[in-house]
Amino acid sequence: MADVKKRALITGITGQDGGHLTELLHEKGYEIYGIIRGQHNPQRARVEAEFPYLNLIEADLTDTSSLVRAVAVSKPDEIYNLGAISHVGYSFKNPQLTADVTGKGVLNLLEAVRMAGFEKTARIYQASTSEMFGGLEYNQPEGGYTEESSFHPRSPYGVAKLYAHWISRNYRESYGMFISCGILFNHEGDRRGLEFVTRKITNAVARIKLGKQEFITLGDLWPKRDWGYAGDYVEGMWRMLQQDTPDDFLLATGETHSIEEFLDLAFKEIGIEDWHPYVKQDPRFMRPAEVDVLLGNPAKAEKVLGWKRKVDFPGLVKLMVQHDLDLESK
Ligand code: NAP
Ligand code: G4F
Repeated sequence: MADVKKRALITGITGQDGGHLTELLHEKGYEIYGIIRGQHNPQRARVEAEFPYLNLIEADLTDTSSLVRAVAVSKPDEIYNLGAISHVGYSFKNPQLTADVTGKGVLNLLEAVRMAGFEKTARIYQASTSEMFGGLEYNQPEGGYTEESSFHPRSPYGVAKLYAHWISRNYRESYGMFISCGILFNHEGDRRGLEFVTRKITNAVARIKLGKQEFITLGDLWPKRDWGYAGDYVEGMWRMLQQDTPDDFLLATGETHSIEEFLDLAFKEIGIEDWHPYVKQDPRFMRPAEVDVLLGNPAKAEKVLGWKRKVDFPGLVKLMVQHDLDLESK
């Protein structure tokens, strides 16, 4: 019998994880459909050039009818919901939009799957996040957060993601749908948006090295994050949908580092030992409520999924600085 290609529908195709996942699923032989929004999305040309095999469908997480059409057209075996307003700082400035897209958008998508008649066949990945935990001392166990830890989101983004997480679990329990939530800790890489702190730093470091920029302006430098490499994390998403039963899994490195430590390594990569003269701080980049320390314990994913991150913290910083040096010298 001829091999039948699996079909995947991805929301958030223009984002960091959308790019890594498209690459991974293409290597695995999937037929890939991606949702793109907006009547003139400047990302469209880039995505079309980078992934010529991709089928793009115009839809928006806030427009259920467009999602029904996207599901009906793509007839997906697997749906990866990566689309979101994903920037925590931005979510404080646009809290209602964040609720509509990052929170209720998930309900719209799940309803669309039911309306299109794919609720018994499509497996769904929901992009949950460590931001749901809040990074507070009282709910953070010694070895890091687990799937069983309590939630205390600290931003409109975290609150919207928590709604998305629970509505996904509710549809799993209520309608027997195959929906797995990946509670992912920060993951970065060469596709990371310039608005996130790691890429903002590596891009500035490259530009400083090349004489194109004098300094970088940041917010708070003490928060700690469990930073991994996005390429490793999309492998975990895919593994979640290959299980016999849906479940929730946490992906993390099990290490946490401050922004100051990231600056140390990034500047050392270009031969600068003391970064302080090159870094200014501005309250504009500080948040009304901060997530202090995030540390995840990926034991369940390692045991059940056989997943393990490959890139370590110094390897991640190096990869990002080198990529930006290449990019900025072109
Ligand atoms: P990202 O780079 O910010 O990408 C977000 C994507 O969502 C973009 O493709 C964006 O499209 C799309 N989007 C925004 N509004 C939309 C709407 N109304 N309808 C449909 N699509 C919309 O995010 P990422 O880093 O790849 O993260 C992927 C997912 O994982 C997100 O849900 C994020 O919240 C979650 N997550 C990320 C991390 C992390 O560290 N990266 C950790 C935990 C969870 P446009 O290009 O058109 O704006
Ligand atoms: O890079 P960030 O914006 O990422 P944040 O807030 O941790 O959120 C990311 O990871 C979450 C998973 O934990 C995802 F769910 C979410 O979608 C996103 O991908 O900020 C990291 C830290 C924060 O403490 C922030 O206050 O860096 C601090 N920071 C200091 N200066 C800055 C800046 N953040 C940004 N974006 N820009 C700054 O200039």
